[in-house]
Amino acid sequence: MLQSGFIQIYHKNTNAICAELNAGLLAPQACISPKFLYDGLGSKLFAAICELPEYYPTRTEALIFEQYRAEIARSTGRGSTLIDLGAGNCEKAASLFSALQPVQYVPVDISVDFLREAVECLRYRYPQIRVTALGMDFSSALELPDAVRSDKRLFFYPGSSIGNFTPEEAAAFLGRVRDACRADGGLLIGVDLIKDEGLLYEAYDDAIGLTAAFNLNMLQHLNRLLGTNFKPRDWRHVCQFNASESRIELHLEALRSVTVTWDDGERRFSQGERIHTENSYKYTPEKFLQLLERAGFAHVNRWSDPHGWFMLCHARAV
Ligand code: AVJ
Repeated sequence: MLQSGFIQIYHKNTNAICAELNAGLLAPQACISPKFLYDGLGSKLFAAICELPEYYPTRTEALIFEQYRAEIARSTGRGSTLIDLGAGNCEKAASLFSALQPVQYVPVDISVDFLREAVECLRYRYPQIRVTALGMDFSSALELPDAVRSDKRLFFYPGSSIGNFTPEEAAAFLGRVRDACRADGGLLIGVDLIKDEGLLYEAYDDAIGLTAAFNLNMLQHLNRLLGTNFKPRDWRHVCQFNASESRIELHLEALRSVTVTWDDGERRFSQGERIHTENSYKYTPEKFLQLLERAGFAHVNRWSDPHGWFMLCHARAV
């Protein structure tokens, strides 16, 4: 019998992370991956965003789970090895424990300290479930340690985190998930759908400024990771809908001309210049189902809310 445990895997060492950040900051159009939004504070801010009235994805997805719990459980089956990609505070998965009755729960997150804390609470609340937590970046490779059971793997990727990838990257990522499923595995995934632009702006530029804080906090995270001297006061949060790419974009825009320096680099940003920090793609159901098929999944069951704002899919690896 496997013991519960916490395993920290460094897919990228500090040098590789610095090289990635360095390249992003020096690119003509500066660009930093949204995974760097999630340090300890960033994960807390994101959990708070999920409680905002404007941020429809979390509550809409929760509504779908509530309404179709029995059907979803019939589709996924019980007794799975539940692998939660980007688990955060683990609350979404925990709310499904009684319906899905996983044999092993494997929360995976890049925000290691936040995950460690969440998992401690979880062990206390669900002492009967074997929890194997993985602190790792799963965006570029999905190598799971032997401590993760290989039968009945059910990958859980809720909240439309898939929207952070371009459709090309998403297809490749889903292909890697498909490979990690083995023969009898599957994927339970949440996808945000195309909707009225006004609702998107409200959700990604909320009235009390949580999303702005979440975005600006990335600068403090970069200061720690790379030794940059960003001052969040010099920047503002910008959210814009890119209709041709069907995605919400988050940027940080320089309020004045600033020169940012770090160990082995320097970059001058003129007033109004931006750092692209996140894409959040919105799909039509058809487009997304095509992606799943391209990745090698089949037998897709799907559920949606009455407005058609969000979709949950269970797809089988075949
Ligand atoms: C975690 C990627 C699903 O795109 O809606 C929320 C992140 N960014 N508000 C999203 C996010 C700004 C979120 N995902």
